[in-house]
Amino acid sequence: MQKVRVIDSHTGGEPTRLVMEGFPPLAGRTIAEKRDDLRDHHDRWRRACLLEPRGHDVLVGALYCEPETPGAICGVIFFNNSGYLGMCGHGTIGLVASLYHLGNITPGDHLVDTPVGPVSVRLHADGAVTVRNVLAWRYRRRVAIEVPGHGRMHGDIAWGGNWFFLVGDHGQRLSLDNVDRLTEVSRAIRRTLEALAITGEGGAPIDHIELFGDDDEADSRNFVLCPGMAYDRSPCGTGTSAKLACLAADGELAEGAIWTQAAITGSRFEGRYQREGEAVRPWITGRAWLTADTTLLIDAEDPFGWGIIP
Ligand code: PYC
Repeated sequence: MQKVRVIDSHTGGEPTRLVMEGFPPLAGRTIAEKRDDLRDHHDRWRRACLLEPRGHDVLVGALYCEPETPGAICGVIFFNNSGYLGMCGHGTIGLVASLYHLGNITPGDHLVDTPVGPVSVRLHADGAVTVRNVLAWRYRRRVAIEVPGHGRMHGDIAWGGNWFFLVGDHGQRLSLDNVDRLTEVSRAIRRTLEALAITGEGGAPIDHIELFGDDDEADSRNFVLCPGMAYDRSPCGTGTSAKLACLAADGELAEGAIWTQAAITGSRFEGRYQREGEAVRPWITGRAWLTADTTLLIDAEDPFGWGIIP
């Protein structure tokens, strides 16, 4: 019987499964190298923890690792039902809340290594967490696409720790009772980007689609389709960072001003940015709640022990 110690939490409705122990040791010095080793040689551990029957499509995994930066509290590798993420805002907030639950950290500032660079986190006395994210920037503005069955739309391409296509003129109602339609439209946008070979910088695939609309209690509401085709229940930390980069580039939000981003579920993050050269430094604040502190069991005899592979 293999055992994997996990702490589950949700951040604004989006779940994170933090793996503390049980995965094999990973080769590599940097977190990016360790992520590559996990992906290339031990991917069944991701599948066992994230896929059914133990996990589900919405779940994001976070593997706790030794840090690469002196003074960092840990490194973290994020993954989901379909593969690996660069950064994950809601997951970082979940990581911090979980480490506090375990008694590993106290309120204050801490450094965490991710595959795309170190991020600083502040655990506030009330349990909220602020993430000082990796740099974010807009790569292309108002890219026009013709989405089969859905018409002409325009989107910005921006990096916020993952690559996003941010669309305002999608013509859809951003409401929880419309998520099937929003998922269908976002999938069609993603297929269109792939067909037209529209990518992030350096040919990087754009694996997150973000639709925007109005919200009565926030500056904006979003719907984010994640790489594994589940939608983010939180406002998406990296997606909010990408949005801040676009707002900064358009002169629509002043440096230091608060942007309240609502998710399709109604949960909210607060964001702000500071200019750093051509890019922006995003800060994202949210709150995570613990849901389980448990051990996953993988029985060698279980035919679905390593997940139901789609
Ligand atoms: O919060 O950055 C985020 C995120 C990425 C995918 C799901 N959540």
